Amino acid sequence: MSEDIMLKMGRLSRAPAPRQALLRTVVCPMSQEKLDSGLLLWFPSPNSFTGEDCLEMQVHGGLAVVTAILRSLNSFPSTRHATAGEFTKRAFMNGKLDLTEVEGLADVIHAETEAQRKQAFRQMAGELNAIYSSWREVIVKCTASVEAYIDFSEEENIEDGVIEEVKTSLNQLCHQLERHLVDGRRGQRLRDGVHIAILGRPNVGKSSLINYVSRRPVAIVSPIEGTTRDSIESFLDLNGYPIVMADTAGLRNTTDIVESQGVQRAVNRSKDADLLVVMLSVTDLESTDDLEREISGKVTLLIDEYMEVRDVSDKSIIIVINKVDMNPRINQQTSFCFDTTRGQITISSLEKQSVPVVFTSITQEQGLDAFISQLTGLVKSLCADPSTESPSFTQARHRDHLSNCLDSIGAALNSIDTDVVVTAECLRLACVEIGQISGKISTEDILDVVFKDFCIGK
Ligand SMILES: Nc1nc2c(ncn2[C@@H]2O[C@H](COP(=O)(O)OP(=O)(O)OP(=O)(O)O)[C@@H](O)[C@H]2O)c(=O)[nH]1
Ligand SMILES: [Mg+2]
Repeated sequence: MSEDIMLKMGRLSRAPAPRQALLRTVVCPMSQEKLDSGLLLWFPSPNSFTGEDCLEMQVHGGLAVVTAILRSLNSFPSTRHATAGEFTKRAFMNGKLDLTEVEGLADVIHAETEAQRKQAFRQMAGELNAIYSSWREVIVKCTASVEAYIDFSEEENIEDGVIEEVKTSLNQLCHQLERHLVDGRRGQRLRDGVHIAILGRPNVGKSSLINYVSRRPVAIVSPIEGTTRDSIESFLDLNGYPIVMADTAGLRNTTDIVESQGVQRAVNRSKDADLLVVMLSVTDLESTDDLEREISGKVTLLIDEYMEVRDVSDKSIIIVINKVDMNPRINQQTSFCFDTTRGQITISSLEKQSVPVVFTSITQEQGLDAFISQLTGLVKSLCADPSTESPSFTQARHRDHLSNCLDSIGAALNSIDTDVVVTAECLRLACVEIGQISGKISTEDILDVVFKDFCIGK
């Protein structure tokens, strides 16, 4: 069909050389009226994005030109507008892309930061697919061995040690899957943004901080305690890494209904965050003799008062002591780290962490470079490094299939010494799960989820 369109609208007697730009006058096939002058690119099957015959017309983008060309295209009986993502869906159906590459392509289109673009590009280029395909092959091989063992073991013409080999392969695969699952949260964070919550008592400068980092006044700043009531989000590019920073209501006990809802929202937001910026003001520090102990005590108290230990157990924390301009003695301080292994911060779940402390004056623009550099370090450590690390999964969909696959392999290993028929069934399930990630095994539901974010024309 596209060849016919090309010949008629480009007034050609035969198809031009594939994949070479050809300057032609584009005409209406009915009236022969000249519509525009533009480039025709002919991609005969299978060497096109979709794998089907494809014609690309590069014409002037004005509304009248495009409308005239679309009207002419409509005069061919079997043409219609593509639906959103239809080109990519056809590419997938024709085996040009697997689902992880499709998702990578969507992420490349939507990438907002440099690190996101790198990660998406690697996924689009098939790196994740390569890993899952190799794992799937291991499962398929093990399934075949187990089935052969079931069919032939009684005749004893099967090699010794088959089951031992299967066990070794499956144990290795479990180990790889477990590691990949642990790392995977980092890939997801890079795709979706690291969630950061700023929390602290009223008036310490939380809104001032989000405004500084965002470089625009996203939140109202005022000397009145309890100015911020709602959580206010700002999506930002922090040195190439995506962050979603939330300013929150100051934590205090209050009888004001609206403010207490704000406090509850601040707590919820903090529970959901990957990273907490705990902010204090020097005006809240009573003595400067044992500053470290006082800061540690205040932070511990604040978190203990509003959250459970388990709420902070998986979070990174950075402490900001603001308004140092109001106490010249503290002003001399430079940043340091609490080593929680030495019990300087007594939140038991932070045992293995080092918590950086930075001193700032937002109004005087002091210490803010140190804050940004500490924050960037933590954000980077929470994300996958798309330049060096092996690719992480990027979607909850991947995680679900991977953990189901891991469960099935675990069940296969548990049954292998007692009932190999069960083992074979578990391995078949594991294979289905991992096959669903790449779309080797797909359902309309999965396809709908994957293609829903595409735009028309891709
Ligand atoms: N001296 C001094 N004042 C500051 C500094 N940072 C912020 N402020 C002032 O402190 C007051 C409170 O700042 P906000 O940013 O609104 O504080 P907040 O923590 O968001 O307060 P709530 O929304 O009430 O919880 C404002 O008047 C700011 O101008 C600083 O580094 N030094
Ligand atoms: Mg505020």
